[in-house]
Parts: sequence; structure tokens; C-alpha cells
Amino acid sequence: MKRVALLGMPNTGKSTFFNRLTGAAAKVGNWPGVTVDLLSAKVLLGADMVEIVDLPGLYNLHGFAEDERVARRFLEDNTVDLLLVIANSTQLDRQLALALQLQELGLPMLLLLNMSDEASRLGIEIDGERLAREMGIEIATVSAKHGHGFGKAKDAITRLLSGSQPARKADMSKAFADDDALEHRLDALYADSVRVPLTSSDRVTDRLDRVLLHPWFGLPLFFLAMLGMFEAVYTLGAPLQDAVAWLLEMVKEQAVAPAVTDWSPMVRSFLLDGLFDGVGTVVSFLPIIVLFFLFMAIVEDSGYLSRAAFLMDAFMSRLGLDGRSFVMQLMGFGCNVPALMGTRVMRSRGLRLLTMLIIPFSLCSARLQVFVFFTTAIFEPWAAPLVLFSLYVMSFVAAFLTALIYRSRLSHAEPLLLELPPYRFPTGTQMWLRGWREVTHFLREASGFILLGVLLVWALTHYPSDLEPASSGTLAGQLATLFAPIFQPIGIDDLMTVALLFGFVAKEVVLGAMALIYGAGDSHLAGIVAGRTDWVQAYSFMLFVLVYTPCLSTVAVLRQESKSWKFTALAVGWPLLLAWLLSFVFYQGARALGY
Ligand SMILES: Nc1nc2c(ncn2[C@@H]2O[C@H](COP(=O)(O)OP(=O)(O)OP(=O)(O)O)[C@@H](O)[C@H]2O)c(=O)[nH]1
Ligand SMILES: [Mg+2]
Repeated sequence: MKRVALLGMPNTGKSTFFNRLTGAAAKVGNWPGVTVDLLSAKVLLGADMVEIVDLPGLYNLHGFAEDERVARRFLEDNTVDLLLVIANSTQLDRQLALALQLQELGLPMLLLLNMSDEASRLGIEIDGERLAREMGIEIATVSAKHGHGFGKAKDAITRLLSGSQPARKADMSKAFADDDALEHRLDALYADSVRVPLTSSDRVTDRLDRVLLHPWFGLPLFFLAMLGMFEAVYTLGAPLQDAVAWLLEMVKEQAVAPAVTDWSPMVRSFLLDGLFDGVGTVVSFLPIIVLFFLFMAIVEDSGYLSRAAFLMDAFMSRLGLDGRSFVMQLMGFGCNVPALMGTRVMRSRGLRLLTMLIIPFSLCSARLQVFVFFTTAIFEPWAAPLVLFSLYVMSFVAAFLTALIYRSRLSHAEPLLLELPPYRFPTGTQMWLRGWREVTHFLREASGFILLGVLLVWALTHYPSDLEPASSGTLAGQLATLFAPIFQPIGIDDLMTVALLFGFVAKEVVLGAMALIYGAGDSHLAGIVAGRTDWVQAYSFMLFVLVYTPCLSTVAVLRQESKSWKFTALAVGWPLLLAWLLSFVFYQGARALGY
């Protein structure tokens, strides 16, 4: 099969073009370093099935950050039929250098001048034909986001691939060509083909930045925006979640239950109280998750995250981190796994490990489910959002505390060169793709981990079968008794202990497990939990869920990215200890005060 590799500097629209060409849903975001691993998809071009590979952005071929290495290693190890080099038309003075370097590799190449919409808005004129002639390659002008020029670009790709030359490997020895000569050629090309008006700055971006990057108001505004976003997710999402729960209950009562009345009680109990309630409870949170990711998509794609990195950089450096660590932390609020992988953009190992150590404290969407459930079940409507917000604050407290403790052991001296992209707003299609990505991701998780977790909990709570489910004689009950000396001092009772143990696998399992343990679907679960738990116990439980290991996937990624068992052990052990300590202090403190 023919192979096309997408290369270019970070944040030039490679993944956007990839999605348009292949119909895939690769993650797109408005800051450098969104793609950190290679991603491929197949598409029919002309008569050939062609593999398109989306690669992490790279500044030049000598780069040594982990994500840049991914791109270089790919070129070293694979034959490529066509290099698709993508450049941001508004920054050709810098972007052409990489194109020239890549040209030296001796592979067939098509240069895409992307973001033509922004270039023309800024009044930048590019003589593409002249540039193509002088560089001796083919060039197409496109806007990957809006689609201008896409048809022509696709035709050019098809045509260049139809040549009968066999695929070749890049000649990496040429990658280190003479930089001075290259610089010289670049200047000449740029002067010949690009016209930039005297004032070409983006006025909207400048104006917005004057407010949003204000030395005093910048940070408070950012936190206000974040608070507003979480409020919105909560107020819009909670009713939707109730609606889904109600719908599932209807289906269970009206359709599923009558259909299985004749089956043996054991199988019926398993299907209704196990599978349906367990998975249903988790699925009912889907609206909240999707809403959350859509809001995140806006924050991320607008370019506001890069501003957050800029604003927080000074503070983060005091903790031994930098602005990018803060961005990863925020990314982690969606899911910790991609955030951990995102640290590949950091070159210093110390900085990378320290950032990886704090990311798992980010209150990810799986934990959000548990907290939304508990806050609505236990607290008054006016208090619930505040309690939720306090957990976000605790998430930062745990992370910053950890950084303070470990910064001297994982020190670094990597200066942060941050580029602030212009503000951009996602199109409807981009939002749709994003939502779809999250739903499919969630359902994949649901069909794997969650299903397995629910099955296990059901087995443990229902065996031996002659006992009351989840009573102290069952396997689950015995397990809880075993751990009681650890969890009693922090106010977590037997049944919730079982939920916590399974939460180690994935936080999505916690609510499913509770539904099984208490023998109730989502709509009844809240009442039962509220009857058995007071607010101090509930908060202690939430604190523990917030801080201890998020899920097995994060552990796997921590190991894979750090390549160190010792670090992985620290990244699992320390949060467990911290979770217990925080819950202990809170629980015993609150009880001592008479609550
Ligand atoms: N205005 C405009 N924005 C674009 C265009 N193409 C991409 N973008 C935006 O540019 C930003 C970066 O796009 P990505 O596709 O994530 O860029 P990338 O090159 O894959 O970035 P990395 O993976 O970080 O290297 C996103 O906000 C896109 O919506 C375009 O043609 N015009
Ligand atoms: Mg990308």
C-alpha cells in the first residue's frame, strides 16, 4: 500500500487536514503539541488504497523532544511515497525552513500552504507558483479548516502518487545539511514570493489579549471562565442525566424485566441488577461527559489554553514546573491518559516526570461522575456546585503540594519558549467530531473495563448465593472486613470500601459497583446512599476518590512513558498515602468539631 506522511511544524493544521482527507477524528487543538503519537488511516485516492500518517509537529529535524523523535523515527524506519508538508501561510518566514530541510530528504513532496483564510484576512499575499518554481516542488494553497482549495490539493496528492516510482526511505544523512546555505535560500525565497502588509497583526487577537493577558485581571478572569464552564456543565448536564436515567429505568421496567420473568432467579438478578443497573448507571452520565468535552474543546481550540500557560508560568516555575505543566493539568480534567502523553513535548526528563507526577490529581471526567452523583445525593441544591468546586480546588492543592515536595528530586533547567497562537473558534464540524470521539471512547471503555468491573463486583457480592447480596458473609463483605482497619478511620463503611477497591481499575466502575452493592439502579441509588451516609463521610469518600490512583490505564501509561518501574511505584504509592492522609485529617477534624 502507498504511504503518505503528514509533516510540519506544530499547530499548522496537520491533524485538521488529516481528518478532512480520511474522515478520521484525530484530536485537533489550538496549541503546539496536540498530536504526540503517530496516527494512520486509509483512504481511496484514485485507484489506490493509500495509508495516510498524521505525525506530531516538529520544529526541525534535529529536535530531541520525545514527540519530535516520534516523527524522525518514523521517517527512519518507513518507506514513504509522498511527503505532505504543511505550513502555516501566515508564518512562512519561519515555516519554509522546515520545508527546505525536508526537501533535502530526497522524497517526492507536496507543500500545502495552509490557513489561507487567515493569510488573506491579514492581507498576506503569496505567489505560490513562483515559490513552487523556485523551490522545484509542487505547492497547493488550502484552508484545512474551511475546505478552500481542498479538492485541488487532493487531486495533486492523487496525481503525485500515481507515478510508478517505488516508495523510498528518507535519506536522513541529508537532514543535517548546512544551515547557513539553507538560511540564505530561505531569505531569497521569502523575499521573492511573499508580500506582507506593514501592519499585519491580528487585531481581534491583540484586542482580546489586552484584556485576557492583563497582568492583574488575566488570571482571575481565567479562573472565572473555568468556574463558569464547570457551572454550565453541571446545570445543563444534571437534568439531561436525570432524563437518561429515567429512560433507562423505563426500558428496564417495561421491556427488559417482562422479557426475562421466566428465567431462573439467578440469571435474572444478574441481568437486571448486575448488567443493566451497573452499566446503566454509568451510561446515564454520558451527557455530562460529552458536554464537558465540548466546553473543553472550545477552551482548547480558541487558544485560551496557551494563554493560561503563559499566565501561570511564573507561579508554576516556583513549583519546579512550567506553564505547559499547567496546560497538561487542565487537559487532565478531561482524561489523564492523553495529558500524560502530552508531556512528550517536554525535553527535560526531570520536568516531564514532575509533570507526570501531578497530572493524575486532575479531576478527570470519570471522577466527575462520582462527584456529581454524591453532591446531588447528599447536599442541598445550593451547596452542591460549591462542594464540587471545592474538589477542583483540592485537586490543585494535591498537585501543587506534590510538586513542592518532589521538585528538588526532579529538577530541570528547560526554558519555556511559548508561542501564543491567534484566537480561533471551532467550526460545527470540529465540535461534532470532538463529541463523537468522546462518545466512542467512552463506549469503548464501557464495553471493556466497566463491563468487566461490573461482572466482578456482581460475582463478589452474590457469592455465596444463599446469603443476602453484599452482606458481610459474601466475598465482597469479607474483602471489606479485611480492609476495614484502613478505611474505618476515614469514615468509609464496608460497602463503599468495595466500590473503592474496584475504583482502582477505573473510576467509571465506582457508581456501577455501588448500584450493584446496594441493589438499586441510578434513580433509587441516590436515596439509599443519602440514607446511609452523612455529609462528612461522603466528603471524605470523595476526597479519597479524588486523590488515589485514577485508573489502571493511567498506571499503564505512567509506566510506558516514564520507562521506569521505580517512578511508576512512586506515582501510585504517593497518591494512595496522600489520599488517606487528606481524608483522615478531614474526617477526624470534622468529627472532632462535632459534625
Ligand atoms: N483559520 C484556520 N485555522 C486552521 C486551519 N487549519 C487548522 N486550523 C486550526 O489550527 C489549529 C491547529 O490545528 P491542528 O490540526 O491541531 O494542528 P497540528 O498541525 O495537527 O498540530 P500539532 O498536532 O500540535 O502539531 C486548530 O485550532 C485548527 O482548528 C485553517 O486552514 N484555517
Ligand atoms: Mg496534530
